[in-house]
Amino acid sequence: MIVESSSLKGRVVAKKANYFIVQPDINSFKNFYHDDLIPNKNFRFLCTSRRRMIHFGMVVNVGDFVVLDSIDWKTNRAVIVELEPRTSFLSRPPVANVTQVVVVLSVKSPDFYVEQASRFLLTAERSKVNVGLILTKTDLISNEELNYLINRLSRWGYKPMVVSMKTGIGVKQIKDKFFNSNLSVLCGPSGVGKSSLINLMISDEIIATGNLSRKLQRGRHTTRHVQLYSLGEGVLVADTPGFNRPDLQCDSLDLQFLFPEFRCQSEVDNCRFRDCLHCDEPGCSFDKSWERYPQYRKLLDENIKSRHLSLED
Ligand SMILES: Nc1nc2c(ncn2[C@@H]2O[C@H](COP(=O)(O)OP(=O)(O)O)[C@@H](O)[C@H]2O)c(=O)[nH]1
Ligand SMILES: [Mg+2]
Ligand SMILES: [Zn+2]
Repeated sequence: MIVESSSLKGRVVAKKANYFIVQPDINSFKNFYHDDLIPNKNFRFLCTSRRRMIHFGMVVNVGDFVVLDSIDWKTNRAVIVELEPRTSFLSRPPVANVTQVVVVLSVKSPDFYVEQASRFLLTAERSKVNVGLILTKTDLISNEELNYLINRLSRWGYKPMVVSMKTGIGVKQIKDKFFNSNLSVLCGPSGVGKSSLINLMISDEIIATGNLSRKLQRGRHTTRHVQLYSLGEGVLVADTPGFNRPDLQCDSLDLQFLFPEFRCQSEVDNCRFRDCLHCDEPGCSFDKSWERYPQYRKLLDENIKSRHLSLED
């Protein structure tokens, strides 16, 4: 279909059953309105998607950039008629055009579990977009304990940002991190402070006039819907309830690339076999003296086993 340059474009910020909440793109809005008539920035459309798109298997997701038609200005309803190409796609939960995934882990309450931390980071790496790491509740441990953790994680290839909502330490840097990325997705176990972080960043002005809820529902009922919260012009953040069970099923050869420690070695990789999995193959040139290497081997075994099982089915 031909889309005219004067089409109204927007971004899906929430999806509920067959309905989509679309935040209009301010620039394309200008083609429809004189400057003094532009509705406030929290204006949203309630949309359905054109039946023909569904017929062609085009599934609209939160985060998608879309083109609207059949606009009813009285009721703020419209129909999504076109889906723009995606730059990235997160499958669990489904979010399109994500620009960074930020893993949030608390240093205490709930306790920091090394294996769990690693699994969350590896799962985030599957998105193939930038992966960040935030350590929360730093008011609950000593500086020595915190430094030990930071050093350990830096050997995994991460530079964690630290924050305490209680003392306010790190809040400014975290805000900068989110405001500098177009669409950040937060993930991590429940109770680590994800909702608190988002509430802190959403300015009152936006919420007071917006049709998004003022406070996020804290663990009362974990909805499976993803909602994007607007932090400012073109800057969005998503909380991901129900993303508590990291999923690491992938091709055995791809597994290594989820480890930053491995990625930096693979640039100078001289293994004899091109499909070397860096286990016990002759001529493997990889350094195996890093902390998560045994975990890599374990995940590799699990992967190979589950593949055999699915082949036998
Ligand atoms: N001591 C301390 N508690 C915090 C901090 N951040 C959040 N909390 C508390 O941790 C609990 C869980 O926070 P919440 O944002 O609901 O976590 P979520 O499940 O990841 O969304 C709440 O009672 C918060 O008040 C922090 O920096 N320090
Ligand atoms: Mg929460
Ligand atoms: Zn090798």
